[in-house]
Amino acid sequence: MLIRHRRSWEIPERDATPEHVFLHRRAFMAGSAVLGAGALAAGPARAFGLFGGDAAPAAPEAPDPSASLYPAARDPAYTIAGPVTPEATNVNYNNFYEYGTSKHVADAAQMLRIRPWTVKFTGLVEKPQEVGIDDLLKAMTLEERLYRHRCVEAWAMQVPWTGFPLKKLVDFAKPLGSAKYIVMKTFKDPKMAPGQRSFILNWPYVEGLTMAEATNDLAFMVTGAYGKPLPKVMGAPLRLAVPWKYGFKSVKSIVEISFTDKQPDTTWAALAPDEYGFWANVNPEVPHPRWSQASEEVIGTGDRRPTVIYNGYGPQVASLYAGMAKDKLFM
Ligand SMILES: Nc1nc2c(c(=O)[nH]1)N[C@H]1C(S)=C(S)[C@@H](COP(=O)(O)O)O[C@H]1N2
Ligand SMILES: [Mo]
Repeated sequence: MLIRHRRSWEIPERDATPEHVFLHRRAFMAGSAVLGAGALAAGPARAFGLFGGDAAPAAPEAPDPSASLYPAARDPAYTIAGPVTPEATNVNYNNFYEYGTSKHVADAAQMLRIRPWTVKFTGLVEKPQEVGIDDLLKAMTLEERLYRHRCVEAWAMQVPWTGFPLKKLVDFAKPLGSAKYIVMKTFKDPKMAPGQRSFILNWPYVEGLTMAEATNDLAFMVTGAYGKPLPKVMGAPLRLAVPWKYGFKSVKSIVEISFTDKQPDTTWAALAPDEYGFWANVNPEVPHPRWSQASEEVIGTGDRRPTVIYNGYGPQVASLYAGMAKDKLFM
């Protein structure tokens, strides 16, 4: 059957939110009773109702022990055309399914406990190790970079991330020469992530890159944004930013980094292989099966601009994919 690809601006928002489509199907099947009109109208706080409803009020937290590391000096080599997305806009439009599939999960994400926080290094490494996030931060030099950020749902932002090159973390981990891929995992703890009480995704969230991608200068480990420690809703205390790829590659709240010689089963690619691939490089000419990728909405401005191949980072990354024209590089 022939499917007409409508232009993305003709598509109602609900059709252009792939992650939502899966959740809503599952949530309705699992327990449509809790999705009464009242619960929906009550807004994000009530979203917990979807997942079981026993969200305890968060205990007061000590100030973030890494706060004095911010703001870090901006690296002028990584800049953008056009204004940065305002912080208030950014934290009100996120994807963090551990806290529900709404875009408004900043309040819900306050349940995330980010200290103590340990990152494990496993798999094909010289020696497995575990490091506390504050020791890791001490071992790294932080810098700020302005990056474009493009979700597969055809929206975009421009974000001042703080962090360090993923390459530095790879050096720290000391992978064996046999390692071909790096794999990063989010925490799994349904007590502090109500979304994980439902099978929205196959928890924990997992993403991966080839070693060549991971050691490209652009691949960035993010620990802060807007000159401060990373807001929880953006994936504190450690998340990835690979700005030439769709946002789902940029895994949040990482607790484990491993190295393997086989392409890993990553969360979205395993759930819906016809819609989301391992490579997920941005390309305006390759539509998602359900919508166009030709243009993108700039969140907060209402502007729609043309999508750019590799999200504008082709000069830095196109060579990574030389000779791979047969692979599904752009989904
Ligand atoms: N653990 C985890 N990581 C995640 C997600 C998620 O739901 N859980 N969503 C992904 C998607 S689809 C996008 S677009 C980005 C969103 O990052 P932002 O909220 O900082 O814009 O995070 C990615 N990383
Ligand atoms: Mo996304």
